[in-house]
Amino acid sequence: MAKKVNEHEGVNFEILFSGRSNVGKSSIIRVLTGKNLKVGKRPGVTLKPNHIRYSDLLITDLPGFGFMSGVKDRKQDIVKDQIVRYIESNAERINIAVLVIDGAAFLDIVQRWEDRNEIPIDVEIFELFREFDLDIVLAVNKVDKIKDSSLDKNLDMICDKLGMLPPWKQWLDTVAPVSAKKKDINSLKKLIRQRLHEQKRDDLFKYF
Ligand SMILES: Nc1nc2c(ncn2[C@@H]2O[C@H](COP(=O)(O)OP(=O)(O)OP(=O)(O)O)[C@@H](O)[C@H]2O)c(=O)[nH]1
Ligand SMILES: [Mg+2]
Repeated sequence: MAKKVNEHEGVNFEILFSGRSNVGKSSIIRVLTGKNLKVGKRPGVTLKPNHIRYSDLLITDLPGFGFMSGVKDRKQDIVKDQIVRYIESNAERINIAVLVIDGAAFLDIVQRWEDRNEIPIDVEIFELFREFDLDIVLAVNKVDKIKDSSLDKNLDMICDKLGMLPPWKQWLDTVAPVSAKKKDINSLKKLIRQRLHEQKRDDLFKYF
């Protein structure tokens, strides 16, 4: 029988990125690391986990859940199962779990799900992160699409939907408004560095 090779042997620190399709996960990781990940206009670009490895650090870009163009409903369920299973089986190793959302579309999407009496997948994944007691960061991407004057209100409502009592500024240790498009991800970098420091891994600062 062929021996199963553990492709992630030696990994001591994992940063996981998860979120709905098309929210900009790959774009953020691209800006964060300078690695040329595939980014797409159509949802469903990343169909299996992408990994970036620096010494014992692993950065994982999970496939997006929810709508994917050209992908059947059943396939979407399979992707969702894959994601849940990935989180379950690697929870011990995941030091930072980043949920990425599209700040400009989140509230409408959540409303649509709630109108159907369903729990939005983002909210479900966020709950799953909590259940596994992961160190969570919420990256609210695409803030370039939100008017400056409504940004605070929008972020308050987003936090509320995810069980974080507004005002959002109470959650600056968790919430990072970013725009991968404008390469403005400093708030996210700051939170990642803060986590690295708390977990005594300042040696990994050089990668961010
Ligand atoms: N306006 C705006 N567009 C963005 C931003 N970040 C990403 N995008 C665009 O959003 C689309 C999706 O980006 P991806 O990085 O491929 O998204 P993803 O979450 O990796 O998508 P999947 O791999 O399908 O799950 C692309 O057209 C990006 O150019 C942002 O901050 N602002
Ligand atoms: Mg992607």
